[in-house]
Amino acid sequence: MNAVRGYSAAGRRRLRGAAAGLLAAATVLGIGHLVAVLIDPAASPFYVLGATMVDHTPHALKDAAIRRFGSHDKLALFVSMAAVMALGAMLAGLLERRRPIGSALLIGLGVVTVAAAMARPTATPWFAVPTIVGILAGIVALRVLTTGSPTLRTPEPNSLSRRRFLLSAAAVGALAVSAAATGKWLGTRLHDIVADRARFVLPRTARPAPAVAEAVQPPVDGITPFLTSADRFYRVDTALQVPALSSGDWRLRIHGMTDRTVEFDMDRLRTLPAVERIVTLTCVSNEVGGELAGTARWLGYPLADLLAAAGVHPDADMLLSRSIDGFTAGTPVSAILDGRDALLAIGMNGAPLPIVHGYPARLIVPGLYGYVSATKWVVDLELTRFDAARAYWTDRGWADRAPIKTASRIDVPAAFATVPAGPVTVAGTAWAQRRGIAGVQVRVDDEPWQSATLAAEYSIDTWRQWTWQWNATPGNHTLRVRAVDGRGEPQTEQRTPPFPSGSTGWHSRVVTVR
Ligand SMILES: Nc1nc2c(c(=O)[nH]1)N[C@H]1C(S)=C(S)[C@@H](COP(=O)(O)O)O[C@H]1N2
Ligand SMILES: [Mo]
Repeated sequence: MNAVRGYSAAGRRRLRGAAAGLLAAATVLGIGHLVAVLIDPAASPFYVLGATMVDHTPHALKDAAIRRFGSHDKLALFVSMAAVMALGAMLAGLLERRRPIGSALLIGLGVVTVAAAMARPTATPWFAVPTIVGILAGIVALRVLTTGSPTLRTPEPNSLSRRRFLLSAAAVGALAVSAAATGKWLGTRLHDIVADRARFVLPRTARPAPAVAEAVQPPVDGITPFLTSADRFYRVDTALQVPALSSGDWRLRIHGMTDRTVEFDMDRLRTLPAVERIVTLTCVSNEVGGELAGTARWLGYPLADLLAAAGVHPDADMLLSRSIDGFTAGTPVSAILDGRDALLAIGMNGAPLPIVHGYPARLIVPGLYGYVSATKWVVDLELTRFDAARAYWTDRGWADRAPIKTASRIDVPAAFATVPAGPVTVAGTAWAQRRGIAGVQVRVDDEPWQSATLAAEYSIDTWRQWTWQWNATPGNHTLRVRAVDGRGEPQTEQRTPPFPSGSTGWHSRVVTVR
């Protein structure tokens, strides 16, 4: 109390100005969000600005962000965005006191946000509305809080008493918060995907995945489990908000270089025979020894069957798949029609796809990195050509053809572990989807390479676990692993980073033997 009273009159005015700016910004976002929920949650001003920033982050920076923050990279982005906005808002409030400069800044922000909204991949002209309404409400809030009146007339000095300012501030704050909260509540009511997924019944399949033999899984503590549970499955997506697409609203349009345009909804899909396949999915951003790979049981429909319904022109060489959130991937048509298990998947490990893994439908194409094949929340398949179209990541410099490179990883002993001298089990996994793993070798320091024991192969499209018995001698040792693929091609030693077509090099681990 006294601290506030202790401010000079000018200091108090500055404090008020900054508070007015913050409240005006909260009004823009709160009202904007509420209006957006009624139109399309993707048109919410805060979301529009964040999503635009994500899409325009240089790939090197984004790569570093994914490495550093994992799935928290978006939270970090949100926090820094909110900080910048708060500073800008306080400045707008301070500048508004004599002339409507703050209002002008808000209009500028509105113009930028509307432009960004119109550029969103799913934008309609309606996308401008939440921002426009939000900015107008924000200007009224700013005027009321700085001059006591929403009009643009110049205020009398001291026209706004302390009591009136506090009352107006409380009213504006309550309005902004309740608008945002109502928007959030309404959003979950209108887009209740959790309930939709809980009701979703998977079709039966006459073609289940071949049984998983026990021999694919060496009984070693800490080794990669052959099947990855959905909650431990790595996750990569560019969407700031996980898309909310109900199974009833979902449609898949197949068009472009086809004999006809066809559209599937869930009911039409269910008239086709479903198949189940176990496939190891891998991200191009995986570093040597990294964890961006997982194996799941996918239930779905052969993409070749769906494309046959549309009739693919012989000179179409790219399937450009598009997600409801605008993400795109360009997959070679040959990879879909060459007999491999390329699927439109609707189930993962016996349950509907988890929402974060693409509910209600996504693509899975064995042998290709996810960014060129595994579109989640997929709604559109366009037959086109590599010389005519580019996709989300290829537009940002990543390779347009991206077969998965041979990789191997040591799981145990853990990094920098200390183990007792004598017999030690070294174990891990290796993958080379479409080619399979024919051998794995392990080397201790500069000693000769030794052959590891391979676990049973499930298929050439899944990873293959391995073990090696080491007679460990005291000291610090470096363990290295390399694999040979099913064509006899050894994994290259040469270290390359993930950009632009996947990392290469041998994984190594340093362990201490006592
Ligand atoms: N809609 C959408 N689909 C997407 C992506 C994305 O960002 N958006 N990322 C792709 C990438 S880079 C990978 S590696 C896989 C990851 O799938 P997962 O998150 O289910 O593991 O999804 C692919 N499908
Ligand atoms: Mo990826």
